[in-house]
Amino acid sequence: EDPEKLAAFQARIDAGEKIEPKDWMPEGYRKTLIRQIGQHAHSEIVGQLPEGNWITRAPTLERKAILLAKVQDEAGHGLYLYCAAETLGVSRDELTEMLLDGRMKYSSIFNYPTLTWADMGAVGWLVDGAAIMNQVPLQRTSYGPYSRAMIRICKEESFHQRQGYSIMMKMAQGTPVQKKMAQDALNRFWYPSLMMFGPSDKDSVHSAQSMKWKIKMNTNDDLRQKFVDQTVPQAEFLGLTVPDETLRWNEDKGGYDFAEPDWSEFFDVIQGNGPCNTERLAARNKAWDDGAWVREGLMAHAAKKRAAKLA
Ligand code: FAQ
Repeated sequence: EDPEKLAAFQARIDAGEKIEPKDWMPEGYRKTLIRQIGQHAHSEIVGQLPEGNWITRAPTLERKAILLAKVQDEAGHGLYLYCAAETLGVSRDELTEMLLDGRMKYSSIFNYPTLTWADMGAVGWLVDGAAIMNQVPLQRTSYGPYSRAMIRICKEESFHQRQGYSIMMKMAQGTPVQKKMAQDALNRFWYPSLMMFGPSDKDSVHSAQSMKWKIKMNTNDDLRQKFVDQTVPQAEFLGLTVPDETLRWNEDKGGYDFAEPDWSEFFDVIQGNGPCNTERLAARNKAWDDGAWVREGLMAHAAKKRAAKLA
């Protein structure tokens, strides 16, 4: 690539300008964005499955309506993100195929099962909480369509996080059995939530270049630290215990010291060997196959219209 063009591009990034779809961009920038936005879109879509699992079993009509709306929002987020990715020259069909045959990833977190109603609280509180921590800075990302999608998504995510915390409050203040369920959900979702931020900085292959291009605004470890600092007091308020015996406030750094997740588990999950990877991909493949008749019908209808116009 032309060094002059590259330098001019970097200067635009450094000046805080947004890059738009028709602007010149390095191939690596385009590729990285397609990977990150595509993975993000897939996460929103696959991310409907663990919570969708509980819509029919929500304990009250109100909780059911709220959960249904939340899961529908995730579908909407997926659609904004696929649209943003399409502006980079990849089609939604191509992205979908890459998800379905395992060439593209989605967030590790959605490969864990949701076993009880308290898990709906933990997912909203911790998973959406981690998602917001990562997505608020992405509102300032350098690629215009991604940045604008993030602004809309963040507005909805904060409601999601609160609905999760509201479930946790109810459970934590409920009967001893309910409180135990809440603690168990926190125990199971704590470390997987920490993994959402990606591997530790020393193992993060993309961070340096992505931050130079302002595709990413923070390192994985920085966001993980901020998430822990925000979440520990929330757990204390609930009267629940974070499952980390090493957790300590560190006055010098003004943040908590905490235990790293088991990174071998993380790499196992992203290689397809987590507890629910097979089930999640099978569900997405089934949805795609079951929808084939709709796609065929639409194509046949379009062909008929085209033929009628020509005649
Ligand atoms: N899971 O070099 P890095 C949501 C991969 S929120 C799976 O550090 P990068 C909302 C990474 O792709 C969740 N794979 O990578 C919701 C790379 O592999 P590759 C979605 C992961 O990109 C809530 C390798 O490890 N949010 O869905 C993960 O610079 C509730 C090396 O890593 C986003 O996607 C992981 N956790 O940093 C929905 C946010 N972490 O591609 C429903 C946007 C890393 O070379 C219900 N994405 N990998 O084969 C990002 O900010 C970044 O992509 C990171 C990873 C921070 C996730």
